[in-house]
Amino acid sequence: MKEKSKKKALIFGITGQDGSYLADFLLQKQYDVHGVVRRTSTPPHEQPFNNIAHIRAKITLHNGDLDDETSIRHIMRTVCPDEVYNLAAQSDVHLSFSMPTYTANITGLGVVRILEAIRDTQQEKKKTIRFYQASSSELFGSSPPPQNEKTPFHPRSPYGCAKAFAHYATVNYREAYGIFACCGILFNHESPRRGENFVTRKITKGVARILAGKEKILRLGNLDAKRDWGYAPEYVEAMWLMLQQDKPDDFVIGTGQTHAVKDFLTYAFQHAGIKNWKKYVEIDPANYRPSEVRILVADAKKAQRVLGWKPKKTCANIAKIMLDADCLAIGQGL
Ligand code: G4F
Repeated sequence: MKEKSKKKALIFGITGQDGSYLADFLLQKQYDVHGVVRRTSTPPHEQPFNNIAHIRAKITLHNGDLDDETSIRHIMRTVCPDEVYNLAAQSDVHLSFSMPTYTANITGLGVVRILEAIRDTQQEKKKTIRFYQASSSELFGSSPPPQNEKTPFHPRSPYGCAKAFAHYATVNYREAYGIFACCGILFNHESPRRGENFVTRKITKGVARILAGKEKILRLGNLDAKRDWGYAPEYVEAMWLMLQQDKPDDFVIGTGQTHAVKDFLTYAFQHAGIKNWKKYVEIDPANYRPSEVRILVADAKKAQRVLGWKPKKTCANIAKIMLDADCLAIGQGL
């Protein structure tokens, strides 16, 4: 009997936190995993790509850029995947205030470039390509919590505005051209692979450095902002589940629990055996944003009902996992 061929997935943003966890997950499911990496002055074979170093030999990387329609079309046609995941973006909310047009181009328009490439490749190869778009809880901005699929969007940053455009473009391509396209409206999700520009990782790395005597102070911004923090490896399964349904749809993914930045600080410092974190933290106004999202809390009942997806780790669990990983890395001289 002929062996069933492997499913092929193409991941934009494979070197990031979510892309790398998704690649791990899909490899376990026996997918043929392809990823898109951006050109830099260091050639791909010399780049460390830390998050995917452990699976580098098992995946295929392609040079491309969300800014470059030609490379996206070329990769789409060459790989001709069953599933495409767009986890690439200029994803730093604070930075989006100083780079609004770049953010709109990559985070917003980039998605239309992928959708157009999917449309053309589907037609040419007579094959259905399923598409996952990483929408964000930043879409909700100042809409009161808890936020679900029916909550109106009110973005509070150029990043949120670009994500709103990308979200509506994805829904429109589904309605206009029948593309199997899903948006996962993911609330904040963290892990040891989180970039150091995001507050949770900045905190755990900072605490690890303080413990190791390499730093005395951690400089932060608004400690009162509240976020619904989940565990990234659990969230990539939700992305995959969306693309395995009979019908494409959009889903909110989050824990339903919210914590202030100062709660995360408390968890991290407590795990380090330090009761009074105030001695080690300074407020630096440079970390404040021109407009802030005050509170996010997911109502993910639809995902639980339709996808059977449920979060497991708590915010305190996550702070502990991240701090342990940062302490270990510092012990190894990283
Ligand atoms: O960790 P953050 O930078 O994440 P933010 O802005 O919530 O966005 C993240 O989650 C979104 C999902 O909702 C993603 F779409 C997005 O791409 C990104 O992954 O900031 C969290 C909170 C903010 O309120 C910020 O003002 O922490 C506050 N904060 C306080 N001090 C700080 C700092 N944030 C950063 N990055 N650095 C600080 O020093």
